[in-house]
Amino acid sequence: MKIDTEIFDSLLLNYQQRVNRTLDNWLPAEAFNPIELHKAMRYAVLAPGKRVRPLLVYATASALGIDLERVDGPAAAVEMIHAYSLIHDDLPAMDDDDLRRGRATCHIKFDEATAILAGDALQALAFYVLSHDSKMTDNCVARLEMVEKLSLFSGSRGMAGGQAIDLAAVGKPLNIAELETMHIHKTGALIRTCIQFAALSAKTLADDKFKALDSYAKAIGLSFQVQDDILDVTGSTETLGKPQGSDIKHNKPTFPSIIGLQASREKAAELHQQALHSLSIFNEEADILRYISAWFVERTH
Ligand code: GRG
Repeated sequence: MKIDTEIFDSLLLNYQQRVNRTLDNWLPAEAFNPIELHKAMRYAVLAPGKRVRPLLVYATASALGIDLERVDGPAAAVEMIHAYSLIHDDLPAMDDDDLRRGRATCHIKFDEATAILAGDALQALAFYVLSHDSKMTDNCVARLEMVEKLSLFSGSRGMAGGQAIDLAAVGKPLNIAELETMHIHKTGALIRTCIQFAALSAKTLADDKFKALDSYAKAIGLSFQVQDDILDVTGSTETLGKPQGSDIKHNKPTFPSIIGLQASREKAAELHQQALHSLSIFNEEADILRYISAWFVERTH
């Protein structure tokens, strides 16, 4: 792979700006009633997040030669689900955090009831976008499959289920397999959804390519979380934009707490290699996906 950092960074910036515009267009204006709720939704979604999930939708679409307009809706929908999960995760009943994306968390900025409703409404809006966006695939079966994937992977057998495992694990010794199962659900499921959204937007896609992309998604879903656990130990609150040491404070099992920092770094590097291997049937059209995998394990926030 020929790494041209400048080209790839500008491509990713372009994708970030693209999804920010799409999100801005779909989110109800603050002037519309109920004003506080719409303010809270916009506040949480439009805060400066990395937009990792939309980037994956666009990068996969680009690797498959799909017109990006077709995946604007899916990219925005998955970010709305992610934003809802962050709002709810920060609530007093869950992690009780007051800093997110470098700003006060939604329930601190507004109030708890508004934050809960903002999360609920964002979840509903994601499905509205998927069912309503006219620029997406004209294949109704593929569109319905996207609704199916997002509901499955964000629900009790995906992200919300992973969160339930996480909450039940607080203060309990987990082994590495149990920790991986938790993250495969909590973080990995939504990352797999991103890749599948792009795959479903393709007019046709050979089965071996779909399997290769899904296997890539599984590897980076876990490497992203391993790096997240590492950064909770080695990062700073300022760079992370969320409280450093939060996992330790909440007595949560993490990769560094179970296998140590060095082994966690090796694990992340191994998952990156697995991701690259999964993409071996693709040529340079998938270099952006290779670049994202490297970024996931090198990132500092
Ligand atoms: C409440 C249903 C429900 C689910 C919550 C995903 C999740 C489950 C909670 C989010 C908190 C968390 C630490 C999840 C692990 C995944 C993760 C590293 C999220 C942070 O994602 P980034 O780094 O955040 O992409 P930004 O702010 O850049 O979008």
